[in-house]
Amino acid sequence: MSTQTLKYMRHAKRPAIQRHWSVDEVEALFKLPFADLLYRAQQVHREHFDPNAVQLSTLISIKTGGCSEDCSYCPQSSFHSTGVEDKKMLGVDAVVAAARYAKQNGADRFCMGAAWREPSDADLARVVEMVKAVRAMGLETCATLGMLTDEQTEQLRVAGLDYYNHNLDTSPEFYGDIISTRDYRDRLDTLERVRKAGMHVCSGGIVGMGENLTQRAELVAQLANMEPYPDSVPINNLVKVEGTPLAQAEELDPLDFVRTIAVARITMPTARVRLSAGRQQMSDAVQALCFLAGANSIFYGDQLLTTGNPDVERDRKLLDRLGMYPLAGKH
Ligand code: SAM
Ligand code: DTB
Ligand code: SF4
Repeated sequence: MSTQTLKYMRHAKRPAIQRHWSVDEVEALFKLPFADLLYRAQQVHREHFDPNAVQLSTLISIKTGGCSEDCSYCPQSSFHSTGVEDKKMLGVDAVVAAARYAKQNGADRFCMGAAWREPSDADLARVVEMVKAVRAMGLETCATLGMLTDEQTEQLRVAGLDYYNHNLDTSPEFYGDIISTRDYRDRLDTLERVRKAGMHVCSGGIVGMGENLTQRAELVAQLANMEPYPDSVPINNLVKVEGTPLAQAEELDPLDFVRTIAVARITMPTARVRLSAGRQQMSDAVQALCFLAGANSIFYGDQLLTTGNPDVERDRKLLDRLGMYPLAGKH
């Protein structure tokens, strides 16, 4: 392997092992025989984590629909007719009640999502109240609200927000085919703000949008080469929603999804790699392969933002069958 510049970076819980990855190197990982790829991913995973513990994040949509961005995959964009209505922002009490329920079910992190290009200052003031209240319940907090200014980032930090989610979504090259209302640089700038403010970065992407293998490798290289790479890396399988431009996208080979998880694990050894959207459409066997490939986090709860997720009962059974346990119960 080239560029053996292994160095230890600061990390909240453990040192992140960081090196530079060229796109060719990442693509070569994708092309390994499946068994070799999974073996490497498992080695890396077991070096840094208990392979049987899974981190559980519950999502809530605090502001649904009517978004001014044109993301081709998203049911909440006002550019697409998907039947998702433009709703008012939830109140703090409703969010606190949902967080309490998530905690009772065993979640350790609560992620508040909003269909915004960026929050207004008035919106942000309410999010700040939500963050404070959820954190006071002993849950880790995460928010995904779109682009942030320096001042807004600081307000979230002061409120005690633990993670900010902002996905790169795809490779820089393919990005323009998917979104036209903001550019890649905007995304990187927001992530940089969040990181500088001292919050944990949660950033990943979507596969199965028609990107080619090199573009998929480029997405992973972009994430892995951030200094430091994100603490949390959601890997979403496109949920094809009727009315979005990607509704008829070609189905991704499930083994290629598993490969993406494995490559993320190898290139970002100490990150939480989250098996994210798309689980409802995935067999238990493919999900089990994702855990073998190094996924150690899921979205947990019956809903993602506007689409479904496996219900809590199905997930409990799956984790049980695999001898896996929620992180919250272990630490
Ligand atoms: N509006 C904010 C933003 O875009 O950053 C936050 C919410 S947005 C819905 C969060 C992420 O959800 C997107 O970046 C994308 O990765 C993911 N997402 C949205 N629609 C999806 C879909 N149909 N399938 C898979 N992931 C999706
Ligand atoms: C992420 O990477 N995936 C989540 C969360 N971060 C906000 C969202 C998935 C949304 C799937 C489509 C929907 O339910 O609207
Ligand atoms: Fe809006 Fe986020 Fe959906 Fe894009 S992904 S349309 S920014 S809610």
